[in-house]
Amino acid sequence: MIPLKGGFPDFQLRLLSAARLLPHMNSDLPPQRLWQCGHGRALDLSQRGEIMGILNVTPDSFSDGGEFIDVEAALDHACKMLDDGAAIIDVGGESTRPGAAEVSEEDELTRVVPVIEALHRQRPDVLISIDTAKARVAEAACDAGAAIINDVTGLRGDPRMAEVAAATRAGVIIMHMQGTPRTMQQAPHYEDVIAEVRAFFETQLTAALAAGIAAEAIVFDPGIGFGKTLEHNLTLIRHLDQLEVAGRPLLLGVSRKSFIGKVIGSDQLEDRAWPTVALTSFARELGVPLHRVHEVKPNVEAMRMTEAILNR
Ligand code: YH5
Repeated sequence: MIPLKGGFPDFQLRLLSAARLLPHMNSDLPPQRLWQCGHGRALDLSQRGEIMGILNVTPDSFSDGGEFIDVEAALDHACKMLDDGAAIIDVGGESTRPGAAEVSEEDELTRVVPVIEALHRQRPDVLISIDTAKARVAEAACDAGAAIINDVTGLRGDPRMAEVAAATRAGVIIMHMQGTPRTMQQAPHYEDVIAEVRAFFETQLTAALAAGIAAEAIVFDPGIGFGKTLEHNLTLIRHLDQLEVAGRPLLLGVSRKSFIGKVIGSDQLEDRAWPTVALTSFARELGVPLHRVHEVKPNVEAMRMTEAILNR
């Protein structure tokens, strides 16, 4: 056993670098709990997990009445989520809901950059992530203050994304998706959903390292609802403890997703908040430290409560 309690981050990082060279990646090393993000920032997940608050800056969320974004209103919502205990604000200008229309690079930039600039100016300590599949948007977002790239294509969409992630030294969320946002829910199929999601993480880790991204910058996400049936989503959540690859932390996004509506028998979004808390609590118990949610306060409190039990 390697004595890692109390935290020797440099030692842990060196261990992981050495483990990169091993054929069976650090299978007997303790879980890695430091997430390196851009602008020299790092998130310590060894003692507690963190909540990422969702800030959708699309005309149907924070519009000025037309197609432009009301930056002040978006900023107010971000500040409310921070007051409620969010550690990360995830800014997204493209709807990745199943079947949603694609947004042009120009439109996405016009939506997200002013909000990121304003948030970064007002709260420079806050970790901002950019939810985008476009390398140019990620690059501009990092220039404006974002420290994390949240790419729902898991670095497979834009050929320049890995290069941008390496150059900015941003934290990178590699999410699994079967198909594309437009087609993914048509007929999702897996022989073994756990094995296939794990294999995807391993393949993308290798690609990321080859592009010059540090292993310590990576977080994996099984992509709940992205090319998955209700059964696939439930199987992944049931076995979250089997999804760890290279000791990297997991992030989970279940908030308000339609599989919840299927389980509880309601298509009302407001009925999905408490089942979301049940899911984040369950996932925290299985070791997942990062959760992307709409309702920050109840999820922060549920996580602290679960951790009080786990850290006995
Ligand atoms: C995610 O899981 N999800 S966008 C449909 C809904 C509700 C919510 C009403 N970006 C994830 O949140 N990034 C999105 O039905 C994400 N992980 C990461 N890393 C989809 C979304 C949603 C879709």
